[in-house]
Amino acid sequence: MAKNDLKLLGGWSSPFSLRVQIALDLKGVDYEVIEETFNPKSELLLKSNPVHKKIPVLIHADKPICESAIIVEYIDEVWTHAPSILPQNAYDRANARFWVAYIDDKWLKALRSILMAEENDEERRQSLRKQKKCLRRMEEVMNKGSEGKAFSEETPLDYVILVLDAI
Ligand SMILES: N[C@@H](CCC(=O)N[C@@H](CS)C(=O)NCC(=O)O)C(=O)O
Repeated sequence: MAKNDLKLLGGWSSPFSLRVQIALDLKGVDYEVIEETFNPKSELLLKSNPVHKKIPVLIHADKPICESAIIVEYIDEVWTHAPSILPQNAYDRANARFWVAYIDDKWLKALRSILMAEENDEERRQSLRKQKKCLRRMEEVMNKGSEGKAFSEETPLDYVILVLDAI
């Protein structure tokens, strides 16, 4: 059993699970990953997230917490020994939540339609354009908010755009 009695019911290909894993890793917290196979959905998943039946679910001392953005906030509140993930200032925190919602609502939806569409399909091209627009908009905001720190150099977003161009 992992220290902290902490299990992440997740999946390697799930961006939502990765969001939680990144938060746990940033905090340096020890946890065990249980890969959900989906076909059929495991008893543990159905029991832990009976409303949405989706991963990720963080199970802390036998208590399940669902929804990746909520899980990240939970992690931030429980493991306070490491630097905070969300900004301390209420206004900045509200902005961070806004961008999380933006990523979930716009970016991930556009990514999903790229992956689902046929190659050379007009819909796919449109989704790619949307996807890049979303990333550029986010990049602009991050650049402004980084107060001169190294966000303006070659950023992870540039790599994502390169990957998108290649698919
Ligand atoms: N809003 C949820 C989305 C989670 C989600 O869509 N998980 C997908 C995997 S990436 C899932 O479990 N899908 C299974 C299903 O839809 O039945 C979150 O942020 O945790």
